[in-house]
Amino acid sequence: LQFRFPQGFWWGSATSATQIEGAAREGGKGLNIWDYWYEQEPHRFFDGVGPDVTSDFYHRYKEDIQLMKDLGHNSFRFSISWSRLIPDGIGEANVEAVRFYDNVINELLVAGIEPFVNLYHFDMPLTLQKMGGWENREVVEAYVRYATICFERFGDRVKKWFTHNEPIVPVEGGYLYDFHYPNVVDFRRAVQVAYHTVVAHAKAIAVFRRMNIRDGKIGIILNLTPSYPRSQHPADVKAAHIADLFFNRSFLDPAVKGEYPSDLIALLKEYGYLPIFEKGDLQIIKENTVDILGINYYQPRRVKAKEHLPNPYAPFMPEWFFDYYAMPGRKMNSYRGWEIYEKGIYDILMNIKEHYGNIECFISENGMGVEGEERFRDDEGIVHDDYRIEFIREHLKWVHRAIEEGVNVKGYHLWTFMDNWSWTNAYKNRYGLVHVDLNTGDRTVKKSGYWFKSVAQQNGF
Ligand code: BGP
Repeated sequence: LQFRFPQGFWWGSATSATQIEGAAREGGKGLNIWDYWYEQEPHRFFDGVGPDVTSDFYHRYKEDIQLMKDLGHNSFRFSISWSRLIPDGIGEANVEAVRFYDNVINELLVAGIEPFVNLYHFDMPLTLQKMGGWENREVVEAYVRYATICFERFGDRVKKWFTHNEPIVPVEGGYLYDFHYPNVVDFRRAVQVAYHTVVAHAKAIAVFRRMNIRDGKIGIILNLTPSYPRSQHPADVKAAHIADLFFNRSFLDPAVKGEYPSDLIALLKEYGYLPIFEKGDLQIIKENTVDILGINYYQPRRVKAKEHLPNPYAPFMPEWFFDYYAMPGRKMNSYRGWEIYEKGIYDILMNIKEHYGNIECFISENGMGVEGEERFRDDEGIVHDDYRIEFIREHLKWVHRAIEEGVNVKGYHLWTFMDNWSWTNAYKNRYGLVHVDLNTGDRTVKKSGYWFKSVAQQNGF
């Protein structure tokens, strides 16, 4: 083996409840914002496909977990659907949901697959969104109660917990750029949402610590998109720095260091956008930092200094401080329209080592979405996704190098196990190691699935 990984390295994949479970109106589940938005505006969803059925994991979890085992997984991340567990967001736990997640967890453990459980993956219960979602402080308390119920019910078997997946995304999607419900554009509300998400996260960790879950660790999963300046000109460097503050450090610093970057606070203050906060919040954030950090990486952010002053009458946006640019000659995933820059994964990891105390971390998502992947299927239905194998391999080489240079990185989870439903893109971009036939629900392992299995089993390649 040319690239050997440390013993006990976590090999697996990641997913989320709304994207795989289906059964959106079964088993006593309440509606969440995705069920609702689809009902209201189905035209927003690619091919008119909503979250009601998706990959039907709710009914097929047994065969799926068996397949994970066959493909060499020793760990798997999924999320609990808040609106399945607590249909109205605040009331009693739904027994059918408890049974379902119990079954999934037990099935994983029997298969020798460690469950990594995430509490919140973009799926606000509708009743709570109607109260203002993350803008409302009461929702913070409802989340803490939900987290407590999860720790109580499943903490005897689940030892790896995560408070949120990519918490910046609902801020961007729901409050700045119109791709999640409630699709408003309002920087002030965006800041409040981001801030309350952090408070909820820290309070959930406080509960977790008090419960003293044996061998339990708790963390957060962040999409740390490195910001690269166009040049070393100070104006470009500053632009990249501000983008980094808004999109990465707004969550990374409070989660790992227990405090917000002072220059982010200064900037928000200068423009009059500090969130409403309560006395004691900052202390709670300070005292409740994470044990472990999950890192999602897909593509870099390339920025340059603004060429024109922002229109002072236009709504305040992060883009007041930088412009995007497309680096000439960059490598693209032409099937998804995203840049591929493998070294980015190494840069993130080195940054965590150098500036964040080399905290225990793992790659919690990385993967390649491909539009129109059906065309790469052979007569037996196997997708020949050599591009995905190359994508994973090239990223893993950089992860390996980071390990050699002392980064405390414990695993690699691919996005994702089987093709799943993605937010408004539905099944447009396929990411799985396993192909899902949308008519029959049949699962067929792709070429990358067999390759991933050999990597996991040999602990390297
Ligand atoms: C991440 C999310 C996932 C997943 C993935 C792929 O941001 O955590 O939920 O969807 O991106 O992105 P997309 O499906 O939009 O191509």
